[in-house]
Amino acid sequence: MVRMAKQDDSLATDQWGFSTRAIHSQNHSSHEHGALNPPIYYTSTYGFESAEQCAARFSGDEPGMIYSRITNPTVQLLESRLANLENGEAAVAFGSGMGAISSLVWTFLRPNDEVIVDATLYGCTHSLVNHILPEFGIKVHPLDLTDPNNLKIYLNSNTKLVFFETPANPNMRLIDIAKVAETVKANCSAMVVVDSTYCTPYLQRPLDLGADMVIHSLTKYLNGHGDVIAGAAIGTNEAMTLMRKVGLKELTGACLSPMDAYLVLRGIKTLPIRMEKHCASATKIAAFLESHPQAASVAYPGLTSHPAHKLANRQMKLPGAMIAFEAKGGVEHGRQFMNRLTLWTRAVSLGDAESLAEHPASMTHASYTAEERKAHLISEGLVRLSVGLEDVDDLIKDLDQALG
Ligand code: 3LM
Repeated sequence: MVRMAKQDDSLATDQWGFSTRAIHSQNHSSHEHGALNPPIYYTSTYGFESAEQCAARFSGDEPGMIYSRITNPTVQLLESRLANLENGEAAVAFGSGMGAISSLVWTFLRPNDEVIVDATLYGCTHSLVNHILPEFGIKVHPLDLTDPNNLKIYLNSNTKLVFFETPANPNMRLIDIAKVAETVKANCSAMVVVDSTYCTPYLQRPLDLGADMVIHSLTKYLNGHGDVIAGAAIGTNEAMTLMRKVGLKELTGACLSPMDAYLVLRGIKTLPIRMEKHCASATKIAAFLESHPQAASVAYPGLTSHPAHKLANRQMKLPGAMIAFEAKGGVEHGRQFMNRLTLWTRAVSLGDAESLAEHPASMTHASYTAEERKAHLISEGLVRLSVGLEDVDDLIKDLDQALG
């Protein structure tokens, strides 16, 4: 007999551990033929039984599918699994991480609103919030949120959004989610939104720490295989309804394809074991780099030398698998190092099985001007490593020969 783990099983999904939920949570009992994997619903539209049903679906009186820009059963399974893993009420999937972030800002911000962001953001997020939002009459304050007290100067009744990444891309600064959320809530009703892409819910769950919404680029660890571009937002039912009905449906249209939703669901099944291996290898590599005579500095939350090492222990299950380091000899030596790598791939993105190396100042963070990079704490010589799933000794050998 085929036994499918279902939401309505006597063992409630909230009693399951993370790995079990990553594989089984919200499985539909309706999978035909007992198929182990969910069907990929390749359809743009859905037929209705009557004109009355059409009207009821559109008015929201009857739940169900209307059109795949808004909902699709395969995408919906991914959304409910993500909500389950992040301990959120609901989730919305998007065609990219930037689709999620742009849907967030266009859904919730209007002229004269104020936004507080951390000084360090992924390059395209930086462009959107620091360059584009001000053109729409939105006031943006980039602050150093590693000290949540900095918030108090700017929080006021116009502040609608406080947004940050932790760890921050690319310099690995860590922000205390609980402290930021507590400070914001004590002063105004702004939403606290955390881009937790570097961590995934396996390492860090911002909603449990008081944040209102979590953003992910699913392109990275959650999918984990470097073959999909996807994003998601997770939060309350109310906020996710607005993200779907305003942000996704009417503003960005950044919907996720059912095939890509299927691939991310497949990736998530192995997320816990992948993250364990990513983090174990990164811990070894960070220690190797820190002791290397050619490395000038290494930023990795698992190192006791990281200024927020204690916060990392509190806030993250493991220190992640992203490392920022600078070679002695600055930009020029960093360039030579990158060119000498043979096993590591010179590429943007992160969280893949393949180990990747990139130079933020000329690649992911080239949308900052040189002055902005300085002001936003991104050093010109920084090299960013995304530690993959290869044998760690092979990765270390390649780093060693490339450092020279
Ligand atoms: C990168 N980052 O190499 P997508 N939030 C964070 C991210 O790191 C990213 C996004 C959102 C990289 C992509 S750069 C040309 C390649 C913390 C993406 C946006 O839209 O799914 O790429 O996510 O750092």
